[in-house]
This record gives sequence, C-alpha cells and structure tokens, in this order.
Amino acid sequence: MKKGFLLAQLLCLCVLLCACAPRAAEPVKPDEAQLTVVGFSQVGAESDWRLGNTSSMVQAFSAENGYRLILEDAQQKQEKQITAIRNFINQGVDYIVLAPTTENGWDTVLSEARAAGIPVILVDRRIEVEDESLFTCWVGSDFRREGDTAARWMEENLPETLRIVHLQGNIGSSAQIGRTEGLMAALQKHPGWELVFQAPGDFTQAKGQELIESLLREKTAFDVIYSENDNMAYGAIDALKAAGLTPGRDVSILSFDASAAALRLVLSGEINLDVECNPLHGPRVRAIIEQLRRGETPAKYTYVDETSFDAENLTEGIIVQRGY
Ligand code: GYE
Repeated sequence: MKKGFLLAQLLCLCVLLCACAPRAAEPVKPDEAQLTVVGFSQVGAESDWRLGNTSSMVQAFSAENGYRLILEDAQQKQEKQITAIRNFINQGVDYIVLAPTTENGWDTVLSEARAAGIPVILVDRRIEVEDESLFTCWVGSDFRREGDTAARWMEENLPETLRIVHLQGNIGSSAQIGRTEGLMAALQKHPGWELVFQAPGDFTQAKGQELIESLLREKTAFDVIYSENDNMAYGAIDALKAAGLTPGRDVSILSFDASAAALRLVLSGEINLDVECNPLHGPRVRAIIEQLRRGETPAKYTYVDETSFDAENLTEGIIVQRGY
C-alpha cells in the first residue's frame, strides 16, 4: 500500500516536471507554401562527378534557402527524364532544371513545359533543339576545349608514335561529343597516332574495367588510355594492375573530371593528366533562378572556368580544397 502511494506520487512529480521543463528549441520550419519549387531531372548516379553535382544542387536548393527541390534520378535514360519533366509540369513546379542525358530528342517535352509557362534551365550537358527559346539558359563546361587540352598535353609530353585506347562516355552526351572531338581532331594532325580501340564505357568504373580487361585478354598492345571520365579510368587502372602493368608508366592515362580521388592518383603517378570539369553547379543554378525571380535575363550560355592537372602543377593543397 505504502509502495503504491509512493509510486503514484513519483508519477505525479514526473508529469509535473515534464510539463514545466523548457522545451528544446524546435527549428523554425520554413512555410512550405512560401517555398519556390524546383523540379530537377538528374542524369543518374554513374560517377563521382554526378554525385558531387547532385549534392551541390541539394545543398543549394534547401528549404533554408527558400526552395523545395524535387529530385528525379533518370538512371541514364532519356525516357525517364521525359517522364520526370511531364510529372513536374503536372505538379506545377515553379522551375524545371534539366541535366540532359543526350543532346537530341527534347523538342516535344520542352514545348509542353513552355505551354505550361515553366522556365527550363539546363545544367551540365547541352541540347540540340530547333528553337533555342525552348530553354531559358544553360550553365556547364566547354567539353571540346577539355578534349583539346588533353590532346595538347599528349602532343607536348608523349612520343610521336602512339597506340591509343579511347574509352568514351555515353554516346550522344555533350561530354562525350566534345571530348571525342578533341581527340579526333588531334588524330588528324598526327600520322604517328593510331587509334587501336574505341568504345563507350558509359562513364562507369565497371565498364571501364571490363573494356580494358578484354583488350588485355586479346593481347591488344597500347601505350595510352584516353578515358572520358575518372570513373572509367579507375576501372582501367584496376584492370592494368591486375595484369601486372604499372598505370601511368607502362600505359599513360588521361582522364577528365579531376575529382579529389583521381587527383590523388595524379599525385601518385597513376594518372598522367586530369582535365578539370567542375560539377558544383548548385549555387550557379540558384543564382540564375534568383535572377529570373528579379525579372532579369540571365546569359543564354555560361561556361565555367576550368584547368587541368598533371605532376607539374598539382599540390596536396589543391586536393584538400576540392569540393568533389
Ligand atoms: O564528366 C562524367 C559524368 O556530363 C560532365 O558526366 C558530365 C560527365 C562527367 O558521368 O563523369
């Protein structure tokens, strides 16, 4: 009986204490209805570059910044992007941001977005449309210039006789088209350069590894791998090492993106040149949307400033500061 009474008293005390205790400060939730809604159709999650790009967009379009981001991953399939854009239109988003898989095939769906009065901002890769007013503007990299940079490095640093293996990105994407054009133009100028193999590795590590493994199995001889992104280069490096070759020495490796992990391989000598391609577009796209909201007209095309890294100019300090 006494025990029961004590228990009841304790319980009352607890209830009282809980009621009086100051509440932990709850974060002030931004008013959902006030947020600007942005539908972002992303290519996929095929590479470190892409992951860096997605997280840059997610950070830039946070609720704290006044946005609600609807992110759709298209798994590298254009049909999925078209469906995502149609869903954004149905949901009545304020802005559509599109990172297009390939350059062609956008006229119809972008006409639908225009009919619905939703501005479309392109990021990263470009598109080919009959009517350029179907999109508001584009921000991204100069992929042809990136290809030319890699080719120039080969001219200046490698012998005049070269057997080249070319791992391409997804065929029809701007990154593939520009980087391939740079190499093709240089091949025309160098009779001693021979293209011994060329195939798409879809920007993935697994495909890069698979392609180099099969070349080594067939005993194809080559001196250089021109890999259109870092992830395919990682796969190529694994395949070379497994065959007892030293990447960067037995076979020169050129790559694109220059993510922190790849720059470490430049420092250790396994990648000879990495051409920078910056994925941190979130703040750039947000600045464009803010311009539009103020009634201003952003530049139709904005190129990001980029460089390239080899053993000559790369430092630990540069790698530490990389955001991707
Ligand atoms: O180089 C590659 C990614 O379009 C620039 O796509 C982008 C490319 C990037 O998968 O890693």
